[in-house]
Amino acid sequence: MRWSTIAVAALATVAQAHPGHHHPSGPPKGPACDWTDFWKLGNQLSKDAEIYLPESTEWTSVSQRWSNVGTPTVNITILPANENDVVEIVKMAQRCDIPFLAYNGVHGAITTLKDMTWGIAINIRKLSSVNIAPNGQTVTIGGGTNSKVVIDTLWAAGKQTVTGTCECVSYMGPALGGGHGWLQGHHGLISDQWTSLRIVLADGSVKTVSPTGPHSDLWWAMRGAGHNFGIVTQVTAKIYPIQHTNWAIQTLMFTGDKVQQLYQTANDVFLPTNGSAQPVDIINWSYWMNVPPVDPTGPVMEFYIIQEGVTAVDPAYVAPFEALGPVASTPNTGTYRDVSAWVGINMDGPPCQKTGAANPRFPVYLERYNVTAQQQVYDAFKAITNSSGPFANSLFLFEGYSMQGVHAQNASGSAFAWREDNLLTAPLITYMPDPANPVLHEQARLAGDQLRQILKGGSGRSELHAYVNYAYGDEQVGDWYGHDSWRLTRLANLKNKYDPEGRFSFYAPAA
Ligand SMILES: Cc1cc2nc3c(=O)[nH]c(=O)nc-3n(C[C@H](O)[C@H](O)[C@H](O)COP(=O)(O)OP(=O)(O)OC[C@H]3O[C@@H](n4cnc5c(N)ncnc54)[C@H](O)[C@@H]3O)c2cc1C
Ligand SMILES: *[C@@H]1O[C@H](CO)[C@@H](O)[C@H](O)[C@H]1NC(C)=O
Ligand SMILES: *[C@@H]1O[C@H](CO)[C@@H](O)[C@H](O)[C@H]1NC(C)=O
Ligand SMILES: *[C@@H]1O[C@H](CO)[C@@H](O)[C@H](O)[C@H]1NC(C)=O
Ligand SMILES: *[C@@H]1O[C@H](CO)[C@@H](O)[C@H](O)[C@H]1NC(C)=O
Ligand SMILES: *[C@@H]1O[C@H](CO)[C@@H](O)[C@H](O)[C@H]1NC(C)=O
Ligand SMILES: CC(=O)N[C@H]1CO[C@H](CO)[C@@H](O)[C@@H]1O
Repeated sequence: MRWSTIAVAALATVAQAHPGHHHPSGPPKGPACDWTDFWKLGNQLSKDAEIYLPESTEWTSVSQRWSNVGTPTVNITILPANENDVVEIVKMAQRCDIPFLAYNGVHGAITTLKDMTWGIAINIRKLSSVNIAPNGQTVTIGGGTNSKVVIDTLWAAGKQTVTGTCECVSYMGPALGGGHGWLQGHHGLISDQWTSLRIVLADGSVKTVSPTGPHSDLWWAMRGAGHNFGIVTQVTAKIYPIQHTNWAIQTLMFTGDKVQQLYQTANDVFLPTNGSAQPVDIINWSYWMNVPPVDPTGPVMEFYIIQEGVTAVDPAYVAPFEALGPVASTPNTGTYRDVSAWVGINMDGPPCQKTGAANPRFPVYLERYNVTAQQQVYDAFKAITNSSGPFANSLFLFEGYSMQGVHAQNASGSAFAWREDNLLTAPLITYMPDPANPVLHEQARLAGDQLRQILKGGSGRSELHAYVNYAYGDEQVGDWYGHDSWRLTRLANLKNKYDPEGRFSFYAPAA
């Protein structure tokens, strides 16, 4: 166990001044604790565990987050180095009634996190491991492993599995909410690959959870509402031989006057009206953003067509879009490991940098594009992101993954409720928080919500379908986990059974 030098001195002062039994939202439940409890904890942790306080020079690197609106407040950051360390930390926090939260890739941006007003950050990035089973059928992944580490380790062994697309996000974070990735068209969501997992519950007990066995009820909930029940220390997931090494992309850039033609064509090419699904080897995304040198009058639309198993995207897909007159149409070719960089979400890409910006998203799932609504939302996005306002660097995301593997799974078999939706859309309202201008957060919320309401209106649905991992935080529970009453009842019952005191209720609480 390593105490940072400054922590030794600082801990005594901080912990003495604020004994751990101050719970803001209720009476203390455990015996009184003071800083000596942290010393005792320190002695129980393994030699590679680390503890930091805000005074530590390392504090920023162990506690800084990607998005800076609705962030949790923590007073101490502990890095467990193995599963038993997690157990000891959770038991101590439980006994002393101190709030705690798992910090992983720190890209979680939901504003419910602000309900954590003090406590312990359990930064699990040392629980990083990727072990392929001798039979080559499964991999066991540590709860704090980064997504790119999983991709690269499997790749070196000629294997792959479904992971998130962004290189700087953890493997686990996306998966707990279902988990979208490039390979989902073949195999389903990230969490659809799991065969079992290990979890530390609020009472510090460790459980193995799988489709059969004593905790099979929790298995259903972990795959879609998994932030709610404990700290996952490892999962075992199915892996596959690499099917296609080579991938290609065509990036077409359009000016805003083409919005209706573009999305009419997208519907026609990728989702014909007879209901056939988008081809399994194709992924199409688009981003809207301001690129003043290309068009100073409004956001441009960058349209990506990604195809696997080819060195160039099939002209049959590209030609209808080129016929619309893009300002640029650029091919690129490489391997599976290049795809994230092509869409700007690799380690060097803008979303992987921690700049201090607030990055709330306002997601809405759709079945297909409504061309009228696309025009309306473009006009609104253009107004909101004008260059004289604070939101000029915002991005609108339209993610069209292939869906066959997701549809192939039992729709009621997990807590992920949105298998029938084809498109994941969300404005990402990026801005620099300004302490002198606190209304900025509210302006951003109103702007983001206005945009998603337009898309929801165009869908003809009265209910919002929101991906929990993109959620802003002001949605209803059913907007995250499904509106069917059986889903909400089932989740509430499991929450009551496995986390009755609501210790794991800072990220999109299910009850
Ligand atoms: C640039 C970018 C790209 C993204 N790409 C994708 C994508 O391709 N597919 C996709 O599905 N989503 C994607 N997302 C959304 C992503 O799923 C969420 O942002 C997710 O919360 C990030 O996880 P994290 O570990 O980085 O964040 P964190 O903030 O560290 O974790 C989020 C929450 O998850 C919980 N948690 C994390 N690890 C554990 C654990 N081991 N056990 C228990 N609870 C845990 C905690 O409650 C924590 O507050 C992306 C987000 C960004 C910003
Ligand atoms: C936790 O940190 C916050 C912010 O720095 C501070 O306001 C609060 O007093 C601290 N609480 C405890 C119990 O140390
Ligand atoms: C309907 O879908 C099939 C694929 O399932 C496709 O081959 C066919 O061309 C489509 N027909 C129309 C009219 O879009
Ligand atoms: C520019 O954007 C800001 C923030 O969204 C908004 O308040 C303002 O009305 C916009 N101005 C114009 C001319 O659209
Ligand atoms: C789908 O999942 C539900 C809920 O777990 C289960 O009751 C049902 O039997 C499953 N159906 C199939 C076809 O596997
Ligand atoms: C498309 O969106 C518009 C605007 O919200 C709406 O009036 C129309 O009914 C929608 N069309 C369909 C087919 O849902
Ligand atoms: C831009 C875009 O996302 N186009 C298509 C992507 O795939 C979905 C799902 O098949 C289609 O509905 C979109 O039109």
